[in-house]
Formats: sequence, C-alpha cells, structure tokens
Amino acid sequence: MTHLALAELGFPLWLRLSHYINLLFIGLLIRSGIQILGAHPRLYWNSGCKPESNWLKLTKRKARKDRLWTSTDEEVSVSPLLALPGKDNLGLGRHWHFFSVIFWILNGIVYVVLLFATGEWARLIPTSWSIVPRAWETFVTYITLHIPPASDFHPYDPLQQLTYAAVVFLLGPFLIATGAAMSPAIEARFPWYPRLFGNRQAARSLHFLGLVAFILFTIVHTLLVLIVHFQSNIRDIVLGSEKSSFTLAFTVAVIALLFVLAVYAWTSWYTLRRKRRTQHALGAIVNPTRRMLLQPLPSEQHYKASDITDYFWVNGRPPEEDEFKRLAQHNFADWRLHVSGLVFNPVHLSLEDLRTFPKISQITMHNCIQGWTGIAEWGGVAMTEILALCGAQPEANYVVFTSYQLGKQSYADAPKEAQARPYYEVLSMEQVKHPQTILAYEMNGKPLPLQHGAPVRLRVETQLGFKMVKYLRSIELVADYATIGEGQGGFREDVQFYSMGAEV
Ligand SMILES: Nc1nc2c(c(=O)[nH]1)N[C@H]1C(S)=C(S)[C@@H](COP(=O)(O)O)O[C@H]1N2
Ligand SMILES: [Mo]
Repeated sequence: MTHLALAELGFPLWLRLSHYINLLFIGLLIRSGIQILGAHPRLYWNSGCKPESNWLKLTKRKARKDRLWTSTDEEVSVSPLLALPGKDNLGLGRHWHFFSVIFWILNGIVYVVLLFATGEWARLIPTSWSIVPRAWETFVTYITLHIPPASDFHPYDPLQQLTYAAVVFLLGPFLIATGAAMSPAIEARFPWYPRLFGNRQAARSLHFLGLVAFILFTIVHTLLVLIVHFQSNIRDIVLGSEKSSFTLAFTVAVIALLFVLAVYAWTSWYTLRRKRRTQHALGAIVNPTRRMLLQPLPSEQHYKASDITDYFWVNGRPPEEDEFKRLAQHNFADWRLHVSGLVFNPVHLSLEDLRTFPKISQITMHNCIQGWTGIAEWGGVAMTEILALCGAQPEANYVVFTSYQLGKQSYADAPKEAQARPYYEVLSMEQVKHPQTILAYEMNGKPLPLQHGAPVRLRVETQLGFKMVKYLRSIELVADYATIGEGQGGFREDVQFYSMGAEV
C-alpha cells in the first residue's frame, strides 16, 4: 500500500475505541500487578528463592532472628494510589488482575483481527528492512532534541512504527506468555513450559521487566504525543482525522481520561469497602474461566533429585496449643488422622497405618500465592488409597482438610474469631483423586520437619501452596462447604479473600 492509501485509512472508530479500552485495562493490570508484587517483594532468577539470592528487593524489612520468619512477614502494604485495591490485599489484587487480563486479551484479539481485516496492519508491520536505518535517523532527530517534520508521519514516523509493532506483537504476547508460566496448573501439566524462560522465577522476573518496559513505553509515548504535533495527534486519537475540530477532540480526551481515573479510584475505594462482594463479583467471571481452562490439567511433574532446592520458605507457624505440643514431644506416636463425613467407613489412622500403604514419592515445585517457589521431594500416601479405604458416598463432592494449627499462627491480621478457628482448606473430589494428591509424611527423604507441617501435610500439585494444609488433624467428606468456616472454601478464602480454586 502506498503512503497515500494508508493515510486515507484514517483512524477508524474501532481502532480508537480499542486503544482506549486497552488504556483502561492496562492501568488495572499494572495497579493490580503492583499489589501482587507487594506480597513477595523480591525477584530471583532461581527456583529456590533463597533470600540472599534475590536480584531485586523492594522492602527494607529485615528477617527477625528471634522467631521463625515466614513469607507472610515480608508482605508489604501498598498505597491504594499505586496498587489495586491497595493495602495488604493480595487476594483481591489477584481477582482484579485476572478479571482485567480476560478483557485485555479479548480486546487485543478483536484489535488484531480487525487490524488484519481492514489493511491497517500495513501501518504497523514493516515490510522492508529499510525501516531500520530510517528509524535510526528519527532516533537521532529526537535525541538531539529536534522534532521530525509533519511530512515524516504517514501516519507514523519509522521509529514510532517499529516501537508500536514491537509493543503490540512482541511485548504484549511476552507479558501473556510469562504470566502463564507462573500458573501452578500449567507448570504442573507442562513442566517444560516455564523452562522456556529459564525457570519459573525467571519468568516472574521477566514479567516484571516487561511491566517496566511497558511503563517506560507509556511515559515516552505520552510525552511525544504531547510534544510532537500535539494538535494533530489529539484529533487523530480521539476523532480519527486531522481535519476535525481540535477543541472537540481535546474536550473528549479530557473527559475520557477523567473517566479512566475515576474508574481507578472507584475500583480501589469500592474493593476496600466491600471485600467479600468484590471477591464474589469478580470471581463470577474469573472462576468459571479458570475452571474451564485449567482445572482439567493433571500434574505431571517429575523433577530430578538435582533440581531440589536448598531453600524452602515457610508460611504458617507451628501450632502452639498444648495438645499438639504433647503429640510432637512423643514424635507423633499418639497422632491420629480422623477421616469422616460422607464415607461408609470412618477411620482413625496413625502414622504407622499411613506407612503401611504403598509410598508415593514425587519431586515437585511448590508455588506460594505470594510469588516464591521451592522444589522438594515429598513422600506419602495417595489420597485415592484413603478414599478406597473409607469408601466415599456418592453425595460427597468436596473434601475438607483441617489443621491442628489455629488461624492466628497463619495470618496474624485475621479478625479475632478467625484467629481462634483452625486452618482448613477444601478441595473438589476431582482434585483429591489426582495421582499426585498425597498425604506427605516425608520431605526430601526425612520425616516432615515441624515448620513444614509435621507429622503430615497435604500435597496437591496443581494448586497454589495455601491449599496444602500442614499439621493435618482431620479429613471430612462433604456435599457442600457453605456451612464451614465462612463458607468460602478455606481459611485463606474466608479471611484473605483468596479464590477457592488455586490453579493460578
Ligand atoms: N496449617 C497450615 N497449613 C498451611 C499454611 C498455614 O498457614 N497453616 N500455609 C499455606 C501456605 S500459604 C503455603 S505457601 C504452604 C507453605 O508450606 P511450607 O511452610 O512448608 O513452605 O503451606 C500452606 N499450608
Ligand atoms: Mo502461600
């Protein structure tokens, strides 16, 4: 297409609308992304996440030596001016991130399809290498503080065209690809995938660097729109043609930007005020999408012994109740796991009983919702064995795993009532029947250490760490979990507004 023909394309309404929708959702994604980063404000290139090995640390907090330091102690509270929703709200920040990403990707698909359907692609995708030296000339023009003449823009100058093409066709997909590499369910089913980026933490670091690149692009892009031929830019961006009225274009732009700012302010304000409501409203879109895309993926992780990391963060402190301490003192010889509820044959199982079942060993990667990982070997008994022993009744849809530990050892900022309730998490029957869903009594070939959940913890390898209850006390099969705790499917769902499904 000639330059003239391209100029005649103008900026159609769909193009201007998708640009605006993109702006709206990118802001929601960046703000909720900052919230998520605040939950573990360190970045690494290795899977073990040893604190000293981080390449970037965004908190000044020092680990206390007088007591067990957990990853929850490192969470930083972020200002609502920066983060969505702000403060200490990882769970709701994630809901916003996944809600926004669905619409951002849909908008991106519509944009790219229309780009190719209308011939507008020819403005973005270079068809000749000569664009590179021409882009360099433009770069030199800008860097020496000159402005290219209006005739250089048809409608973009070569540097602008290359940058836009890179952002749309490289940076955008890169952010999606590195984001997907952080989903425990995707990693569990396709362990080769995070390796494309080095490893899972490298994917997280690259996702962050992609964010930085996007922010830099947005700043330079906005500045140039303001500085270089501002009046025609605003006409093009808002009304699609340089012949339209500047006053009208400018007024619409100001109103549209104020609307975006109002959305950013309202989303934080409303979320902080109505947390449970927001959890459910966003969950209504996010949860079915996640269930459809990720729940069917079973874990196929078989890491090598050499992959085991020499560091493994802890989250949740050991129970301090006398009953548990007495059990621990006697090496858990008196510990019994109570399996009940909708079963034909309720049982009490000792550690010895558990050891009589065939032992499953699996080397897997643990993903904490906050962002850290660790690889370990877990040894224990498959949940399918326990189900076979007790016989699940047909009405049993969910399985509740309850801990000896109380909420206060898990999340010190929880409301009083929740602090006094035991930690628990609910899994669907489908998740429980998965071959890598086990009750682990060994970690890296040794009895499960106290800080990692002695004597027995749950491992469910397609989920985030918070589902894997430590210090296990009982298992109950139920038809529904609405009457348990606050009815959200687990302690952290109840108190921290996490999502009940934890495949991402
Ligand atoms: N009982 C209990 N189980 C728990 C927790 C907890 O606080 N209490 N924390 C969960 C979270 S958020 C994570 S990431 C993992 C951490 O396991 P680790 O301490 O062995 O690393 O345990 C999960 N199981
Ligand atoms: Mo976690």
